Amino acid sequence: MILNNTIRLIGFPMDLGADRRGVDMGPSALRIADIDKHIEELGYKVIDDGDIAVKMQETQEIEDPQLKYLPEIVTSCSKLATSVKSIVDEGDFPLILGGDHSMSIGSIAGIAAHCKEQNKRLGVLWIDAHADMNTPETTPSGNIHGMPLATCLGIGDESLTNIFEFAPKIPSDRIVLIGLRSVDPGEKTLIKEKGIKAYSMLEIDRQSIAKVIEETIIYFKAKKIDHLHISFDLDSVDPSIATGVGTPVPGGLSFREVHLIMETIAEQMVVSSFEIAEVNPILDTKNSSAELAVAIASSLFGKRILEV
Ligand SMILES: [Mn+2]
Repeated sequence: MILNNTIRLIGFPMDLGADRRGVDMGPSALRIADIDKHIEELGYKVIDDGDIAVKMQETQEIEDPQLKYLPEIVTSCSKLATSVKSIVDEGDFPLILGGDHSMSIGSIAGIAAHCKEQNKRLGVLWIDAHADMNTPETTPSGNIHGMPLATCLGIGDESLTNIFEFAPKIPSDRIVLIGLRSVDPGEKTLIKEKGIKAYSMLEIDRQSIAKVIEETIIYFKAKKIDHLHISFDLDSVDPSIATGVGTPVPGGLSFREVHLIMETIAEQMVVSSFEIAEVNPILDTKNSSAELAVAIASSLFGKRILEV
């Protein structure tokens, strides 16, 4: 179930963390797909807080090729962190609309700061084709959207890891990754070193998604998580059904698999915050990927096949 009845939308029109233009329009695409109405229909009150101001790429320079557009990403992620923290502090549920996945550096900073103050145990379910655990040293591209999870673990450039002046934002044993199929060598090393629970598509194929999500829930419950944040990268879904994503990789989650993840979590856990990353309308067909993302979110918010 969802922790609160008041859902606050907040857009993060950011593409500086990605090497492809278009994900900055993700928040618009999700709004055009009527994300607010679909969630309202499930019985929630939805308030749209608008977008965080992000400077456009044409006005920015690349100063460090290993950390492209770092200064503006730090500035806008810090703004997002402050907004998200105030939403959770006020007892509402943040639904953050991206934007490239560098958004999580800000969103998770805000949520972690709230949890720190309230003595809550934060857990993060990261659903993604990629591990997003590169560092300035290991990144093959210099794109910061490949670094947010490492950043949350306190690894990387201090200006990113130290938003709200504490790090790490989350310990490595309270993270579960699902959907992996494109992992860089440095990320593999870090996953192993930190002992992070990670399910690749191979594991999902072998064990079934039902088993994987059941194990994930048991894991989070054993860790006594009392704030579950879900970071959902739309590229976790197979590009045959989600063409409009930042970095498509074949062999992803099927339509039913991704719904089953959301439906099962909604039934068995309390979710306290949710974000959708990497919706790219430029690569999409008639906004179908944003519509898919809204349908997936609706499953998390309690939409059921047989319930009236
Ligand atoms: Mn990602």
